[in-house]
Amino acid sequence: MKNILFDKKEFIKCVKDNVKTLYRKTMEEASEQEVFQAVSYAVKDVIIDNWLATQQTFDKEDPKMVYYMSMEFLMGRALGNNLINLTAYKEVKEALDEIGFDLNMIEDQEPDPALGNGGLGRLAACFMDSLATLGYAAYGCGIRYRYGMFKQKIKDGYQVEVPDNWLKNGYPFELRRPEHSFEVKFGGYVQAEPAENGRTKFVQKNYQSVLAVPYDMPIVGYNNNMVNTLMIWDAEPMECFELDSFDKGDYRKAVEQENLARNLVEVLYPNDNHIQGKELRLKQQYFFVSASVQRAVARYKKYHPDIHKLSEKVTIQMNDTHPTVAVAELMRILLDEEGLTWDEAWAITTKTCAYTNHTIMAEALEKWPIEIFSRLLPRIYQIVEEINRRFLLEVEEEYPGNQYKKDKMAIIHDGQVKMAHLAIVAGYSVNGVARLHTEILKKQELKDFYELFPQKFNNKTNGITQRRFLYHGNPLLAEWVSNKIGNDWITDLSHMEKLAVYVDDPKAQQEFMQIKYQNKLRLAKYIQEHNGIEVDPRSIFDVQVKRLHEYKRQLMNILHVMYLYNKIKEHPDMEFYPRTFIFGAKAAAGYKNAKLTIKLINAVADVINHDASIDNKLKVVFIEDYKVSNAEWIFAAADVSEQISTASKEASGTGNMKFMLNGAATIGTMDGANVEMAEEVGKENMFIFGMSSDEVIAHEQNRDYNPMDIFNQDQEIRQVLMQLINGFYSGNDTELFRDLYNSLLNTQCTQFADTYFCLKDFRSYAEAQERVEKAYRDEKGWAKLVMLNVAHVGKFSSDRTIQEYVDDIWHLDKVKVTVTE
Ligand code: 26V
Repeated sequence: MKNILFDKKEFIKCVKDNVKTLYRKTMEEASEQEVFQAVSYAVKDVIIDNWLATQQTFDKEDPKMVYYMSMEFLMGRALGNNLINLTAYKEVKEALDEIGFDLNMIEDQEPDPALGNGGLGRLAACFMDSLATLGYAAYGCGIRYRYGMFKQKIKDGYQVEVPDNWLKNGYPFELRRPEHSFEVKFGGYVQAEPAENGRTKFVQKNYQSVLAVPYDMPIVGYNNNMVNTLMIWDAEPMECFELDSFDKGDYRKAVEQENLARNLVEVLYPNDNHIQGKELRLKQQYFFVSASVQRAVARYKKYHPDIHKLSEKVTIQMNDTHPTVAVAELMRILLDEEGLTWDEAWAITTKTCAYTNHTIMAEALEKWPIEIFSRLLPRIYQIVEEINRRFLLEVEEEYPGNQYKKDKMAIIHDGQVKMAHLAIVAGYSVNGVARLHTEILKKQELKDFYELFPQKFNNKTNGITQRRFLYHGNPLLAEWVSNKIGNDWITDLSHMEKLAVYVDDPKAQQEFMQIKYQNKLRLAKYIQEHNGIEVDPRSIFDVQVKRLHEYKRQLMNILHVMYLYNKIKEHPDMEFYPRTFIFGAKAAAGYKNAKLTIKLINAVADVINHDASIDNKLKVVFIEDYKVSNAEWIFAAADVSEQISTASKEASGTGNMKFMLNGAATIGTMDGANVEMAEEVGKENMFIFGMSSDEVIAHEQNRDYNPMDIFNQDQEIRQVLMQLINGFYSGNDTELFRDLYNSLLNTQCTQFADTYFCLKDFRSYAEAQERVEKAYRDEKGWAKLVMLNVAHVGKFSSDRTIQEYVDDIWHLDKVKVTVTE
């Protein structure tokens, strides 16, 4: 089959044909959305051939595969990325130009598939890209939510959540695969029955079930013909005849089953800070996990007779604890359907499942009330109970008579099922996502487990895909890099090192900063169009974009902006390099302080942006609806990257790496992957400030921090804090921001005041910001600094991360796909 993407004429013909058959229109009549659909179907045509070839190669070569199970895949738009990875972006752009269509405009028609909240979901998406590019067989397993991450509107400075109906025009890159559907059962009770072999069989009775129907999305590898699959599951009601067989005429149950199917995949939980113990969420988890494990086992059995050797061909990676029911589901299948003994089933499961931890925030550690868990998943609960019983015997053996240990480590304790404990006990690998994070897990949060199973623990520092976040998002810089050092960086980011020879070259410096300026113009235009705010592209673009969380300290950032504003007002003649503070963040809908922080940022923006007396020295912009597609532009335009979490709280961070890749300088704490960035580029090429994680942890343990001392001693900080409650930014409403004020100072409101040490780190932060300004004034020095950052970003490619997962955990075989004409 000929590759139409490389033949402009044929490609255009294909697009025109698609417009005709899909819409009965000519190109002139078609809407932009319709052209997007037509172009996407033309691209999909090409992908399908590679997809088939990949499947055939899998069948022939029988490689070991990873099933990456994740509640979230924050994919972002597919069209541009697919064209990049098919190495056809330029050709298609030119072809469309010839018939008067702008590829950027067409790309802009695609909804962002936003089936994720933030870091964890985006990491899964980067991993899928790297797996395909490196030639490893992988299935992503997730949920096809009807509504993804909400769209954010800002009204009167407040966040308003708008449903994200991403499927409303149909999504051209998905493929429904009803032939791979599976039944998933909920509720009812378990009946023990004698089995033929003399053992006992456990049968679930009087359950409700739904049909899990997979939609496959292609994951295109870069320039290697490989196309992996992201399978996301939709829920459909079981056919009614199923009901008839044992519940004849039970109308109520039929309706209930239909509702179950409808509700299950309706919406992504837009929370990533704390668990609410919502039953529907557990249903979602079991739903996609059960379907995925069933499909994995079915595929394995199709080619292999011996289920005992499952782990030689299949490995399951659990992205956080959300899919941890996978271990019990696999046990259930092996015990109840394959008829294995407990020991046989356990031996297989504990060689097949592995777990990644993404947070140490206690609020986000999943625990399920036994009542919900056992009612919803009666057989799974029995199995978890047995895993727990046997595990506690093991603990008893290791620590005889130590009840305290048993209580602490139990999987089921205090009326709750602890998913992290289950994942660690049943998994063969437990990894953190940056070195510091993994060390904290070993030394503090998971210390007991580390002592019992040291061999399971390992670190896999996160990474990002340079193909989306440089090649696609920043075409000007990508081309410049390729001109300087060739194309190899696209699949091996360590080649960026070669840029080091240019960091002192005045011409290269100038080119580099000129590209940054062009990207700032592009973002300034976006801000003008979307926010109606004019920003000066010559000002320093200082950016913090990420989910809104107290630990990420957007509040400290905006307090510092307030502090700067006071200074400028007081000393109008002081030296000050113009700055544009750019924020983008979604807050979980029920997270009060987070939402109030958004309001504060907008209120401060309102006052500052309208104060003519400060001569445009300061601007504050809140970018509405931060998402993968506008993120690509934001990273490209940033001068300064704010990575200012309270040390020890940010497991890794991945935005930090995207900024670094795009030539922004980091102002940050020694937290998460910042530590490793500093190691790569040198602390002197970042703006590091604040307490270390050890200091933070010591204060938490000693409970010896009192922000009131700072309030009393530091007049400038006091002034800023008083402006939260004297109506300065709230049209004289002294109550509007009182909760934020209280969170910083009032011990009665939270466990202890200023939980995230905003005031403690404030002076150090302000001083680091002064260093940023001083450095930026030195044009050559700045160019060198940011170029050095790009030159040392190599480690932070998700290609490196995935290779480490393969080498240390998964042990996959490399696959080479050839497409025959
Ligand atoms: C937790 C919860 C808790 C229950 C409610 C729903 C929900 C949804 C998601 C999460 C996970 C949040 C954890 C997360 O996103 N962690 C981030 O993972 C990134 C990738 O490893 C890492 O770079 C960030 O530092 C970490 O915060």
